[in-house]
Amino acid sequence: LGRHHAVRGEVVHGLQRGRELGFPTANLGADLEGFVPAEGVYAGWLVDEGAPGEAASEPRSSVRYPAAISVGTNPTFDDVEVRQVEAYVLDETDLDLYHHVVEIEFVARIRGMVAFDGIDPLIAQMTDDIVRVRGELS
Ligand code: FMN
Repeated sequence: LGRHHAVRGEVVHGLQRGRELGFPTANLGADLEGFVPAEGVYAGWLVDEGAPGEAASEPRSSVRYPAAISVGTNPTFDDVEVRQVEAYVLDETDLDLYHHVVEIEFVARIRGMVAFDGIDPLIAQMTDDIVRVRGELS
């Protein structure tokens, strides 16, 4: 189609578990623009468009970050009912994107969602996902 599929929305507070896992994610609010792709893990980009409501006349520079994206209900845990779109920005642990409008671009599908038996296998898999994401984006 000439460009990557994307969704756009506001970053909201998730369950804050990502930080514990070592991969903090920006969670998109449920009220987003665009079609959410099938559940799974993707390589892509997070484009930070800044806080909403900034005067349109002000020059607004968006920043583009490489990201590992997760779409699903995080089946390893049983506390999420709705499908989440979350993005871990590679190598960033202190990025504060709360309430920013971001576009999530999907470049390549890495795998399907898995319900892991505990957090250690999930962390091991995510570590491997990041390697594959880097490969897809380089
Ligand atoms: N959650 C799963 O239950 N199974 C998965 O296979 C899975 N893969 C993921 C892969 C990547 C690259 C990322 C960034 C997340 C993945 N997740 C998966 C989602 C994590 O469970 C979720 O990011 C974490 O629980 C933090 O959630 P929170 O932002 O609501 O705190």
